[in-house]
Amino acid sequence: MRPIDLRSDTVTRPTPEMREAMARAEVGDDVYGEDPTVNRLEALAAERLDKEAALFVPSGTMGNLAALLAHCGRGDEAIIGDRQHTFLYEQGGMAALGGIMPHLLSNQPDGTLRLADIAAAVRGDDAHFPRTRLIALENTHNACHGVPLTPEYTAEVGALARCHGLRLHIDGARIFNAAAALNVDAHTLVAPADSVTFCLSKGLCAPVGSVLCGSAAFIAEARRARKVLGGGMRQAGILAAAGIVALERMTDRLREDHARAQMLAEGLAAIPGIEVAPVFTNLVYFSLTAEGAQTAPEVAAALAERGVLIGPRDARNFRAVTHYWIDAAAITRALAAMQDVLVSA
Ligand code: TLP
Repeated sequence: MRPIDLRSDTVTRPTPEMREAMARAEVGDDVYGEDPTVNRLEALAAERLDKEAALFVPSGTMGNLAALLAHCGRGDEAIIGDRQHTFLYEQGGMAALGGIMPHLLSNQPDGTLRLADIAAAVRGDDAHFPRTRLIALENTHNACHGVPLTPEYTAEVGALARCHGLRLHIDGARIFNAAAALNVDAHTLVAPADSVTFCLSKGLCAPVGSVLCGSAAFIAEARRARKVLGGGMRQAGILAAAGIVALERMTDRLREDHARAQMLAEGLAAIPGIEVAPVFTNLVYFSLTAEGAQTAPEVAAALAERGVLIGPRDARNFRAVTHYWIDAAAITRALAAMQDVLVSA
């Protein structure tokens, strides 16, 4: 039997409808702008997020980096939270490849950056200072338990950015999860932003790809950045075809993943020795209480033997992620395995 894989929503395999669309996809050379399926995906993405233009990229990491390279020059500064994916898990690409300096602020538990902290971080016009160019947010906020940022908060940051002549980028890898959780259209969540990256390859189930959206001039610049990063893909319509199905068919069902995450959280909370953090979307963060003898990697190994994959984050903490391929029966089996490992062992 296939394992119940709760390590991430990145493990999602394409749906049968996606495979069919991929097999039938019309293709051309996308570096020449001639792949009709990529062009269709980009137009659809721009329309869904109410931006002028869009760019298909191989990954969220590249989408964020291409955005930062398009917004900032070498030596410029980007204001970013200390728990954001771009700071923690993208190898410092902004600094390594872009010469962009991160100006780190503390992410609050609700995933926000305090407005006063942002305002205080903006540099004045002085030859001693780097130039502040950009504010970067993340929605949903992965490391802050998958919490969605509200349109009201984002509007406030957007206003602050405009007031200081700064750009606003949103890492919206899971923006459609945020939209589902808040019951709003995704475009209202990104309206104040100059650019947004979202992932097709996570909860939306496409095998590969993300889309970066923004103004036509910004996307032209980001297209250059994608090329120098090695992300100019040729007959990429094969992949974009799955992305179109992802956007047309998979966004409205994300609420089901959120309901399964709640179900998992409630079941875990009832098992002695487990503490569960609040759940907002499809990410369930939980920890082993201090009394237990087993470490998180030991528990994860015992679960894997029982056909359940969950990522330990350190000695005590885990993250479990629900997605299209996790149904209620899978949650029930995962909970039974956890009970077996922690209580019956
Ligand atoms: N996140 C992955 C891992 O890299 C941690 C995961 O399993 O959650 N932004 C956010 C908020 C993300 O969560 C991720 C991936 C990315 C960007 C990067 O996307 P990819 O993996 O397509 O480069």
